[in-house]
Amino acid sequence: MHLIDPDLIQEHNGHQLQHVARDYAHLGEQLARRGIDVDAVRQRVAALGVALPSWGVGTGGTRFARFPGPGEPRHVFDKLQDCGVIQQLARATPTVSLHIPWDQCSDWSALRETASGYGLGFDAINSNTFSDQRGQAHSYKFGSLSHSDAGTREQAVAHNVECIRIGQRLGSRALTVWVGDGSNFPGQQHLRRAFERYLESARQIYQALPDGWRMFLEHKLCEPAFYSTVIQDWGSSYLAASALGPRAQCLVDLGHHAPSVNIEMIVARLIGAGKLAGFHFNDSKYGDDDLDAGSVAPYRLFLVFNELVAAAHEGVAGFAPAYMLDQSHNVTDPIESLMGSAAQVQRSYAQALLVERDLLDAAQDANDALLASQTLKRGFETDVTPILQRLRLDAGGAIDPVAAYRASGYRARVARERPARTAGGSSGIV
Ligand code: RM4
Ligand code: MN
Ligand code: MN
Repeated sequence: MHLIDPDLIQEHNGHQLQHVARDYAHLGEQLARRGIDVDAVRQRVAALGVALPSWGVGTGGTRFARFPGPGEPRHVFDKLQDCGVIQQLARATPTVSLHIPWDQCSDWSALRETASGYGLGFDAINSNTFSDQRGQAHSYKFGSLSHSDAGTREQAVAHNVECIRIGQRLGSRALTVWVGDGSNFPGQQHLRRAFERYLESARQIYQALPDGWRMFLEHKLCEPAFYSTVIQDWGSSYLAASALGPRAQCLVDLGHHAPSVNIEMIVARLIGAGKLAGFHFNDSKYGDDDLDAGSVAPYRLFLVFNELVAAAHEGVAGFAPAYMLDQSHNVTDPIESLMGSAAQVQRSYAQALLVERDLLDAAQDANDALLASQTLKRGFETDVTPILQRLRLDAGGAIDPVAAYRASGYRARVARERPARTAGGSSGIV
């Protein structure tokens, strides 16, 4: 089912076909000089899929306010439709990651069918025990899986099990658990006991995992708890995942670290330990800013992909990370931002694929720091745009997705169908 008229895409592409062909051929020539086959790189990038966050297609907000945009999705079906547009134009996002109970639905099979009509499947399903839902018996104000009260913990466990059941109906294969549990004051919480309680609850969720499922533990430095967070860093996440068992792994959200933390090194450690679940890609300057991937620090994203490509190149056993976006949009059209982020993820991957691994290994072994860093950077400094354009073109997408999207008038069209949301209030997005 086409959400954007294919003729419009074709017409839009028609203007640029020749340029893309020439640019691609030229890049192919340059890469051949380095012994790299441009078509092989393109095929590998084409095989990379990154999941869209269902919560990302609405306008987010800051802690202070939310400024809705026109045509915001009213419900999960609208969200899927917007995701379908992103996939149709940018061809990099074949799956969606749902967030329960933000995504409500009375007929999950119908949702699955609608998704497949847009060419979409479902990636990891996310639970939410960081905000209270209407009518729930116990409040998460002081935590969920690690709460001091057993009834609250039970409720949080039951919610996660329910998410697994929903995910099963959608074809998901993983549950992502991020909790806002922690404390705001020194002394508020017994730090060790809170972690023990978390583990005890997480164990019950782990036991409910169906065959073939994984449990992704997502750490976060702070927020909404500002003094201590129960799963604060990759160390706590790793301890928890190890205690739970082989199907529990650590998810790295790029925005969940202190500003100067070396994220690629964390990635390398987790790969080495067989505990890398996957990613929530986004970018940030100060904290969990949820900015578009690569918008602030594209080199950092490249360095993360360098670790991933190296692991695949070296055949690390069991290496199968899940790639997802997790971002929030305050000043852009979410569809445009998500298409941009997906392309940025592809770009970083392509650049990392260009790193000449043998030369890098040799320079590292010889302790030639300068040559090693130059070899690594050569990948990053290569403009791989023609590869990305070609693979979108080959897959029936748009050479320039944002331009095609703007020309399609999709946002204005849905703005007529979807009533405007009222501004104000805080976002609830953290
Ligand atoms: C959190 C975390 C989770 C996401 C929520 C919306 O900070 O990143 O992954 O589900 O935000
Ligand atoms: Mn996240
Ligand atoms: Mn976050």
